[in-house]
Amino acid sequence: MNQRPNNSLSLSDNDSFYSPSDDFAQQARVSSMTQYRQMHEMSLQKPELFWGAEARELHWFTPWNQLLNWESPHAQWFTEAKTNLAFNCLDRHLEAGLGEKAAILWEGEPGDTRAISYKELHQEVCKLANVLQSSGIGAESRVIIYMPMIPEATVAMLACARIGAVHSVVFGGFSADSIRDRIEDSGAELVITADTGWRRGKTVPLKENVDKAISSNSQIKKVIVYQRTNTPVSMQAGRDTWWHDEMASAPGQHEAAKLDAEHPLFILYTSGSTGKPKGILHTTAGYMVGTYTTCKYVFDLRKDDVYWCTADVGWITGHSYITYGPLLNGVTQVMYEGAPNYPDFSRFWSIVETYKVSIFYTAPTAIRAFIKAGDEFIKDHDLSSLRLLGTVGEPINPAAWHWYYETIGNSRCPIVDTWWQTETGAIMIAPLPGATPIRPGTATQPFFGIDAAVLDENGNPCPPGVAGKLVIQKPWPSMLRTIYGDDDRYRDTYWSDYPGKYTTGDGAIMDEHGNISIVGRLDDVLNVSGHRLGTAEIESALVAHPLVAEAAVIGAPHELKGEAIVCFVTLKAAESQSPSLSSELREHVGQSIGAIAKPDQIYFTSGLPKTRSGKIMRRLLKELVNTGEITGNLSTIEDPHVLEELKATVLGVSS
Ligand code: 7RM
Repeated sequence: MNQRPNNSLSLSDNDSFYSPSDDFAQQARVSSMTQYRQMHEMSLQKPELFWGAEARELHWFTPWNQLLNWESPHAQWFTEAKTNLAFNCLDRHLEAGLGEKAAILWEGEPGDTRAISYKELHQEVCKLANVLQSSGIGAESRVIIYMPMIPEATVAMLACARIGAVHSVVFGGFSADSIRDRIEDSGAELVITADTGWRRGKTVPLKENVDKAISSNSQIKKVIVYQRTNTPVSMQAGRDTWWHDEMASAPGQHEAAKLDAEHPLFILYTSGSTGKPKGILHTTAGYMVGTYTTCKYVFDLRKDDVYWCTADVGWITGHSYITYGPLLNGVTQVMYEGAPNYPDFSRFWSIVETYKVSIFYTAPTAIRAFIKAGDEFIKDHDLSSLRLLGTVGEPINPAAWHWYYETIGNSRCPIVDTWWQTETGAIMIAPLPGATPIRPGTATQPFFGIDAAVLDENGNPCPPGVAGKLVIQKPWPSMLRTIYGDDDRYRDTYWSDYPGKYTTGDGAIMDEHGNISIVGRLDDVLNVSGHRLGTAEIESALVAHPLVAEAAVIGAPHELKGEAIVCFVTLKAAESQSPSLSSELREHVGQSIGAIAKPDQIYFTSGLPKTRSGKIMRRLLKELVNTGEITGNLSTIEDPHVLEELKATVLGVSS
């Protein structure tokens, strides 16, 4: 049955709200706004009732005695409880008789496939947990996981969680330098990687990057290498071992560690407004309950769903909505190794058809790429198994939304636009698909237990329709606990704008129904294809190049990526500028961060606009690139002459 546009709720602007169809609503876990509002209200007034009931669906070795101990800005959830996340993802389902159910339906980029049951996944995780323990990895040891999108990435994460080791997954597209920084910051002792991985028909040199990252670093005691492509790699005797050798002799039984609720679970590095990525620390019980509950309600999971999240496990979306959320819920999920356009843009749709995917969760940047590629890649595929669509990572523009809704969802499937962050651990603002009227580009309503507000500079709520800072006014279970090794930065970054309230760094607008639309980042963080990159991170990579004196990086709107990376560079010696320098700098940034950080445009200039105190005025550069003019306040600029040259450079005319 088609969704009906519900114009009675529409605002003064053009796009109307879409209400869930009666069919969808009737079978949903939450089937009306009245029910949502009652539950939301209850979850804020009586968090013990709401979170207690959700948490009791999971397994606890020892129950909690207090739901929350909050000494702003530090939270402890489920105090005194003992549990285990891997046990809850696996053993709990085996005990319930679901051992034969498929946990992962995996497809490799070359087309090889594997179906892994909960029982088999459990077995692999137990073996690897034993391998790690006999390698001297214990509770709180840090383990770097640098893997392709293969089931072993999930196995590695769960094995760490099972023994209480702290994993730090490094996205497979990141460079050797990025791995080295993360090893050093986390103090990791062991790395789990693969020989190489597949990406667009080529191999990605994972092991080689690991070798480069640890060549001068002795704290890594062991590197476990999974053979994915059988590409020959160098193995250092005494340090490097093969996954298959280790697993062959490991016992398949393992008793899950009974871990404290606040036992550290993982560190995931994310970009902020300085050059150094932040190690976001999540802990066991709160993260478990948060991902379990959000996954269940937002995707309205049913036992026969086939769920597919197209993220990479190297990002928070892969942690929460590939590894933990779906497995906690005992769902069958699809995992795909490669690129969306390999061998062509029909790949995703052939996967949806083959595995009869019912829930599909992807990023707006991917949707825009599919639109550009053309509908001929879709028309031959049967997408009728889909019942729910989702987006994450950036605001979805209305044109992309309508295409997704009509062409992929056949105007039948609700779209959940899910707003959240690495820091929040789980979805914070999203529709509940059986209840919430949705509007293109609007993340809509806060999830249960989430007290979201849009505030002005003085901490007062903005009136409906007026943009302000998006804050979360109460702690929530899956919140970050600190920045690893830098609690001061944790306080400064997230808790210093308004006392006791979490600052998201995003601007937002709330309407009179409480629907929240995200405007974008308010800090120096870019969102390139749904991935976070700090302008300062790219700037520090650029100035590390021997010819570069200074650099300023800004974002500019980009049709496919959301934001493009635009750099202004001054050279130590103007004569060193050569026709190939742009591409050399692009490669250099790619080497020091990863390919996703390669600049789209580099302008060479003899000077940058600065304040008298020497701060680069990025807002002027941004205005120039985005509008072709500079009209902003120029009263604080040190040397207005640089603007003429910049205008000429950007607009391509001589001054
Ligand atoms: C899950 C994730 C977080 C930043 C966040 C926003 C942006 C994410 C949406 C969104 C508009 C959305 N974690 N963002 N989801 N903006 N609508 N549905 O992406 O830590 O990598 O990025 O991404 O700016 O602050 S993240």
